Amino acid sequence: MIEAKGHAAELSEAQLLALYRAMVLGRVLEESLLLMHEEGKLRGRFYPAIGQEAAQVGLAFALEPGDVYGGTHRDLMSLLVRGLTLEEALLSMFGKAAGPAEGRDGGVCVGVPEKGALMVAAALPDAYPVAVGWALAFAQRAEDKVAMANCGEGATAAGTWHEAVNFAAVKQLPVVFTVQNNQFAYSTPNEGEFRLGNIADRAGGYGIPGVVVDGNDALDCYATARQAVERARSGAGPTLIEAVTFRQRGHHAGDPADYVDNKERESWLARDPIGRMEEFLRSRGMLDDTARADIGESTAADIGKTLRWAEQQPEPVPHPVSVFAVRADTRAPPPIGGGPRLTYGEALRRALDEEMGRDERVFIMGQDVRMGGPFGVTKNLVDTYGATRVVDVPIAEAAMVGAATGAALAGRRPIVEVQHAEFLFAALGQLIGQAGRRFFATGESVPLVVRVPAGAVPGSGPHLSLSPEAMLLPHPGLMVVAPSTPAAAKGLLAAAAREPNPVIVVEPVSLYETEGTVPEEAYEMAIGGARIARPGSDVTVVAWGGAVPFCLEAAEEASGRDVSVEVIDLLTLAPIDWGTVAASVKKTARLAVVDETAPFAGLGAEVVARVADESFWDLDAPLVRVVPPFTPVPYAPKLEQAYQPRAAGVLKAVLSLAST
Ligand SMILES: Cc1ncc(C[n+]2csc(CCOP(=O)(O)OP(=O)(O)O)c2C)c(N)n1
Repeated sequence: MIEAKGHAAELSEAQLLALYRAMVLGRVLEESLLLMHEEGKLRGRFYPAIGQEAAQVGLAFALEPGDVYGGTHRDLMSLLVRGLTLEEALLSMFGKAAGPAEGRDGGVCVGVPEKGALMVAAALPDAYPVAVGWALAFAQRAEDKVAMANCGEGATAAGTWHEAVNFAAVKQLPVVFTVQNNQFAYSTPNEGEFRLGNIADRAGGYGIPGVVVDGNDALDCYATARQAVERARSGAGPTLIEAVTFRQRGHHAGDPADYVDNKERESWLARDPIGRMEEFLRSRGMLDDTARADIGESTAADIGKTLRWAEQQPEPVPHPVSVFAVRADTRAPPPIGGGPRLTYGEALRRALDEEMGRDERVFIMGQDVRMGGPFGVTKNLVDTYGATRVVDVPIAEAAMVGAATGAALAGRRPIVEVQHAEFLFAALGQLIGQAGRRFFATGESVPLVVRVPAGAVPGSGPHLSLSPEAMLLPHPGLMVVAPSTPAAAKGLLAAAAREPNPVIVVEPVSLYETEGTVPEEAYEMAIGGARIARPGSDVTVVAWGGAVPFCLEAAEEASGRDVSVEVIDLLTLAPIDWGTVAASVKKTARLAVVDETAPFAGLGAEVVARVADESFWDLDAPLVRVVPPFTPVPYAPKLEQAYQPRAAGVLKAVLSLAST
């Protein structure tokens, strides 16, 4: 017989019955959804947790209002415990207009942030890094709140899982990591997923406690989670809980799960979590046959009624939507020139200093940022703002960007430094799937800045040469700026720090030591505006970032040969100021795009396509791209120099266009 141990022994009769009701609700709801799926009335994938009710309900039951829960594709029951209503869950399932995401997102990918239930996304382990970021925000604000992050045992093999757990352990954050080991990751059994005896053993690798609980015993799950929550709340750091349980149905609705051995299934069915909870309640005199039947019937009636209601709710009507939150405050126009001469790197540093001085929510996070980062941009800031706001983190780009997303959602204003664009790939899942899609999916604003040194680091050859534009620009919801001067570096980084959206600041390494005048006062430059870096009338050259200086050089050369070149410096790459490009092409009727980052399928190609689409009749000459060869950047100085088009390449293109 089950005994209520530890914290579970403190639960009142009302709480115990609430726990039981939540389990029954979960089971009846999911059985109904499976039936609807069979009848073809439910589109999209649905991942039943039938058999996991004790873990689904017991673990989440340990949280308090104000705590957050980051769940996974199978966690509908836990979300209901956190406060998602049956109505919201079903409107989401049917993708209805009145649903939490108004049909833009739906199915099991649902979150109700104001109730502390984070958005569920596809890439495993879903919300782990984001929940870690909430915990970081709780710790920075010295709030006694806790984040819980849950996933299946299969997801614990993912790199992001390890990054997130290590990050939280190193920082001793108030997180409880839970893993529901339901024996299978889709069709793969435990022995194909990990080699340890238990998932909880992984905790030892991170220096945090790991506990195995009977995942079919709701009270064991609750008691252990409650203890871990209290431990986290007291500042003692994370715990990993493995709830060992069994998924009684397929991986998703429609999966017959015939990869499960019948004997194994039967042995688990004999330990059904609802039956065990009933046994406990009966032994305490809290449940009899009549009460059990009443609860079952009233739950089924509620679900039936709500399902019928939800099915009949209006469908969303297609309409244009923005992927960006609108900034509420107004932006002062930037000052006109003047100021001391500063390097590009120092201008960035001043923007960081000013923004941190202005707004205590702003904090910097990255590898070695206390020391100044590899290019010295964050130098000495720790002396002024302390280690809580200049946060060194382990080498874990996915966890860092995911955690920054979580912290941003929690009301902080993170500015993350990735040491080079080469390392941004590791974080793309978080940047695109967690930060970029968030406003579209849930309407939540993500005020996140990611600073990325980009392009060839001299002498590094193929290995530190990437620019991130082509990997970032196709994804809606991300803003991208590429300042080309020290003044733009300060103004655009300041604007990024005040933006309610994720902004990636692309900082060409070739520009860090370049100098220019930078206004002394704090100011912003508008995100979304291009500038005419040099006016001209014969040929338009479109460039950005590190290409701008050599385009200006080429324009100067060309003017000596009676060719007047207009150089458009895009400054913002997402969203692009197409109006300025089109107006220039209308004037010059000739366009060369200089893309030193991607000779194939890059922004240069996009500019050409757009101008061909929209300004075709303004053109008097073919569209030209000036690009490097389609190889990585070579190492030897002579090869490296020959690789980039530089001023000579641009000049050649411009003169050829002018003579067309
Ligand atoms: C990074 C990633 N790879 C693959 C998938 C596809 N996928 C979705 S669920 C799943 C199995 C997950 O198993 P587990 O983590 O044990 O959770 P469970 O489904 O058993 O609850 C897989 C492979 C994914 N969502 N994310």
